[in-house]
Amino acid sequence: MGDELTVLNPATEEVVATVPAADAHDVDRAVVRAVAAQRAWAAAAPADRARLLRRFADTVDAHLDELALLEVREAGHLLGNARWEAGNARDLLLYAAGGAERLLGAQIPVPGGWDVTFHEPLGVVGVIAPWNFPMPIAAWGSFPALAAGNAVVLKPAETTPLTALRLAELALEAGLPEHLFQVLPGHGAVTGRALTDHPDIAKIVFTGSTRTGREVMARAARHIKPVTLELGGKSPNIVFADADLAAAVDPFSFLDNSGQDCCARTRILVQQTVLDEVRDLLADALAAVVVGDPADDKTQMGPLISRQQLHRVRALVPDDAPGLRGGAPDGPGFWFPPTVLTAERADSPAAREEIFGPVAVLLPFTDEQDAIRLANDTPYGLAGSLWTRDLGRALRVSRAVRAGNLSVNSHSSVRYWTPFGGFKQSGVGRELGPDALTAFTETKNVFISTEGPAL
Ligand code: TXE
Repeated sequence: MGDELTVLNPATEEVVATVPAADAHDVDRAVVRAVAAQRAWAAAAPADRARLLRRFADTVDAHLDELALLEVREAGHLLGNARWEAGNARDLLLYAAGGAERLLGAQIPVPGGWDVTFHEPLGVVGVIAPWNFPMPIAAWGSFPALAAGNAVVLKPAETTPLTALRLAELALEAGLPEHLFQVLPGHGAVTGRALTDHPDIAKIVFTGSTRTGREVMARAARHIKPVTLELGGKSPNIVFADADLAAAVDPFSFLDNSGQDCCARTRILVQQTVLDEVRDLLADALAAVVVGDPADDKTQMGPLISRQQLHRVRALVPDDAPGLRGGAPDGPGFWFPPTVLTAERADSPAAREEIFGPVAVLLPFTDEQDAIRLANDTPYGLAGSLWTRDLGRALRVSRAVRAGNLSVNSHSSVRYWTPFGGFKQSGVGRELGPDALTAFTETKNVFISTEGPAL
C-alpha cells in the first residue's frame, strides 16, 4: 500500500477524508482477483447478470441522496447537479442491464456452411476516471463493461475517490460477486500507470487531459491494448444573427460545473452584426450568476476542484485581461469568477487551450464559411452548439464541424442512450449509446462447414 490521499471540500478547504493510495502491488492483487471473478461472471446467463445489475441500480437509487451529498463534499458540485449525477449512474445500470440481455451476434449467409458471430467479453477492464464528474464518468466506463461480462478495476482521481468507493460497496450490498467491481484510489503516476501497464488488463478506458491520454495510449500500445480515450475540448458555440440570442448565449453553457466540463462551450463564436447585443446580454447574465455554497439551493456556480486547478485557470486568465466578469467569494475555497474574455485573438492561448474553469472567449465571424473555419480551428473536436432558425444552414454547419457531439439550438451533449466521444485530439472511441457494451467485447466469427465430415 502506498501513501494516503487527502480529500478536501473545495468550497471550504476542510478535510473530508483520508484514503489509502494503492500501489503497483495492490493493482497486481486486484487484477488476480478480478481475473477469477470475471470467469464466473462471463459464464453466467445474461439474464442473471442483468438481474444483479438491476438490483445494483435499486441499491444506488436507495442511496441517491447520500451519494449526491458525498459528491457535493468531495467535488464541490451543486446539490441538484449531484443528484442528477447519482441518477445518471443508476439509469446507466438499468440501460446496461437491458444491453446484457440483447448482446446478440449475427448469422451471416456464406456458401458451404453456417457463419455466426459472438460478442465475447474482453476480461478485466481498467477504468481511469477524472475528478470533474466523478460519479457519471466512473459509471460510463464501468457499468457497460460489467454488463458485457467483464470485471472492472477502477481508479478514481486523487481528489475525488469517495463516491466511487461507495459505489463499489453498494455493488456488493446488491449481491454482485466479490472482486468483480474493485475501486483502487491512487496517484495517476503510480496506480494509473500500473493499470495501464498490467498485462492482464485487457482494455483501458481513460478520461482526462489530452497530455495524459497520449501517455496512456503509448503505454497501452506495448501490449496492443485497446483504449477508449475521452480527452479535452474547446467547444464552439456558433451563434448566427437570426438565432434566439438569449438562449444561445446562456452562460451556463460554459459555467456549468464551474466550467470543469469537457463539453463546455468555451468559444462563443458570434456573427459580427449581433456582437454588441451578445456582449450586453453576457454582461448582464454574468453579473447575475450566484456563486457560492454548493449545498445551497440558490447557488448557481460552485468552486473549482483544487488549488492546483485554480492556479491553472489563473495562469491562462490574468486579472487584467479585457473581459466581462461576475462575482465570486473570497477564500477559503477555490473560487474563480464567471468570465468572458472579449479581446482574445483566435490564436491566443486562452482561445486555444482548454482552461477548465468558468471562462469563455468571445470571437466574431462574418459568414457561414468563416464560422465553420473558426469552429474547426482547434486541435480538439468533442462537442459544439450552433444556433440559427435556418434549417438548411443548421444541416450544413452541423455536418461541417469536426466534432463528436453537436447540438442545434441546444447546449445539451450527454444522454446515456446516445453515443459520446471526440474527434481529433478529443479522444478515441465512443462511450454510452447503443454500442456501449460492444466496446467491451471482441467479436468472434465461427464458420461451421456443412460440407465437411459429419459433426
Ligand atoms: O488530468 P489528468 P488533471 C483536463 C483539464 C484539466 C487538465 C488537467 O483541462 O485542466 O486535464 O487535469 C490519472 N497514467 N481534464 O491533471 O492528469 C489521474 O490520476 C495513468 C479534462 O487532473 O489527465 C486521474 O485519475 N493515469 C477531463 C486522471 O488520470 C494517470 C477531465 C485524469 O488526470 C496518469 C479531467 C498516468 N501517467 C481533466 N497521470 C475531461 N476529458 O473531461 C494521471 N492519471
